[in-house]
Order: sequence, then C-alpha cells, then structure tokens
Amino acid sequence: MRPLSHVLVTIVLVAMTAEAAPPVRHEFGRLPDGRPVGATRLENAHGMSVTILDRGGVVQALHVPDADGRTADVVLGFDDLDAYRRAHPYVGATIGRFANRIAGARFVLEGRPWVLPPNEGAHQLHGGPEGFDQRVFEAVPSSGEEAPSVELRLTSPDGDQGFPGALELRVTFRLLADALRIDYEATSDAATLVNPTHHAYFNLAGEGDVREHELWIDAEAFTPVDAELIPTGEVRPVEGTAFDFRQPRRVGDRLGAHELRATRGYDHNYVLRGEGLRAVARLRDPESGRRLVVETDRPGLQLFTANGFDGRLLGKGGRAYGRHAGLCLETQVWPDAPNQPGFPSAVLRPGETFRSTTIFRFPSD
Ligand code: FUC
Repeated sequence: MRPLSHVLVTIVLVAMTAEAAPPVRHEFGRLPDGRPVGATRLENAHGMSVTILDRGGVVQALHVPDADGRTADVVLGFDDLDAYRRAHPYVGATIGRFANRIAGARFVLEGRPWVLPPNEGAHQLHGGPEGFDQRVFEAVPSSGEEAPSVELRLTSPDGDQGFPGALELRVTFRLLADALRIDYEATSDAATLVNPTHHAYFNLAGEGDVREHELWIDAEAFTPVDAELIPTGEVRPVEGTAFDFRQPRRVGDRLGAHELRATRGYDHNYVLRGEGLRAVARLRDPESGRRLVVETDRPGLQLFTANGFDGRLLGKGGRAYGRHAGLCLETQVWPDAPNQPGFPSAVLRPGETFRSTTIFRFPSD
C-alpha cells in the first residue's frame, strides 16, 4: 500500500500535467536506403498542435485556432517524405549553417580564406547544396515541466558544406500555451559561422494567399540588394518606400511597386530595432482574425513572399501553392554578414556557446 500522501501527490501531479499531452512520435516515411524518418507531434490544451520532422527540422503542420476555436493549419508543407526530398524552396525547414546568402560563396575568417560550394549562381544560399534542411536530426522528445518539446540534434562535421569546425547543433521546438518556441544552441571546435533560421511559410487563413494579411515590422531600415540578391552594404531607411511596415499594412498593397520588380515581391532583410528577445513583427489575417507575433533576439528578419510560386508546387491535401501562397519571416543575422564589415557578426569561436531564440506566438485574446 502506498501512503495516502503519495497517492494525493500523484493525483495533484497528474491533474497539473493533464493539460499538455506528451509528445507523440510516429514514422513519417522512409529514405531510399530504408532508414525511417520520424515525426514528433506536440499538442497543447488550447487547440494548438505542431508536427516536426526529424529530416530537415521541418515544421510540417501547425494547427492554430481562431477566436471562435476554428482551427487552421497555418504553415505550407507536404503530406509525404518524398515531396520533402524533391527540390523545393526550403518549405518549413531548419536552415544552417548560414541562412541566406554568402556572396561569391567565400569569406575570410581570422585572416584565412574559406571557399564554399555554391548553390545559387556563384553564391551560397541557406547553408549550401546539402544544408541542414536535408539532414536527419536525432530527435529527443520530452513532456517538459511546462510544455512539451522535441530537441533535434545534429553533428555537422569539420568542412561540412565548406565551413570550418565541427559544429554541434541543438534545435528545441517547444509548444507553449499560445506559441511555438524555437531555441538554437551550437558549439564548434574551431572558429566558424553560425546563423540558423526557420523557413516556415505562414498563411494564417490556411488557404488562398497572404495578400490581404496585415503586417507590421519593427524596422526603420532594410539592407538593399543587387540583382543577385546580395546586399550592397547600404542600410537604407524604409521611409517613403514599399518596405515600410512601421504601421500595419496589407502585404499586397505595394507588391507592384518598382522597388519590388526585380524580386517580384518581398525578398529583403529588415534591420530590426532593439536588442534581446523582443516582438519584431506582427501578422494578422483580417478574415479569420488569427494573429502571429514574431519574437526574436536576432538583428535581422528576411521577409519573403513566395514570389516564384506558380501553382506547380502541390502541398498538403493536393493544394496548389500559387504566388504569395504564404510568407516567410526568417529571423537571422543580416545576409552576407561575413563579407560586410558594417554588419553584425555570425562568428562562433571554440569555447563559446551560441544561443538564440525565436518565438512564433499566436495570441488568443
Ligand atoms: C528566401 C529567399 C530566397 C529563396 C528562398 C527559398 O530565404 O531569401 O530568395 O527564394 O527563400
């Protein structure tokens, strides 16, 4: 017989934790060599759930209720592993080592030049031809004390995609009461670059496109780019341009502006105000009332409005993803930082631990 106090403690503990269901693991698919790829589903007591794939650290689905409790899947994605293995524009993926572009796929670090395999013309984009979006991470699910989570672990060997140093990366996805929190942690045995991000395409309506979504970005300036999307080094005020989201504006309002002609929409880095973990962007779908607040400790945010989508990309449930079917809010160090003297640093040195947090919050009030 257990003492009554023990039984009572057990009952209280069960009652306290009854809210957050433990993570559920399932097989999402198999790689050509037969290796299974797992998925972790996290769920909270407020009607939210998220599915995270071991391959690519992909957020495959993210269900969020609106004010009336109607739930929609607010990220673009695919139904099966084969679709993720085919070429696609980083849909829902964890990006590393270096998000966005490194001009000429080269940089100098501590006086030594490094040459990387390019994968966008002469440049390297999103970590190279075999970036972290294509890796199978080790998944460690946890019920957590307050929120269920899954930690994805990856060892990126010395020389991986041309980068120096063996990098140990941990990305923890945690489902809070009203948010998906992503924590990155990395160490390296040699000086290297680290600039991970998350490449979810959000659509708060769960259908159609995001032209009617209202967006606010806490940035007075952005980093203009050349024809190959490489920053010119300039930091330009958003005032009087199509880039100005200091007051909430419909995403579609200025998509036809001359400044966006070359990119056919937004594909630009914002210079975020402030420091530390702070709210940097807000997105709202007027139809459903669903809202997203992006909080991050990063200095930059890439707004990408799925400009090249043309309906040929078939997503979940066979839905054709057309132009502006979703938008990315990629928290990051500014693009090409390693080659731009005035830009924030992405250098990680041995003995240091890189830590960074981004929260995608869906306020319910
Ligand atoms: C964003 C953009 C790129 C690219 C990719 C799929 O990060 O900066 O231009 O199209 O997404």
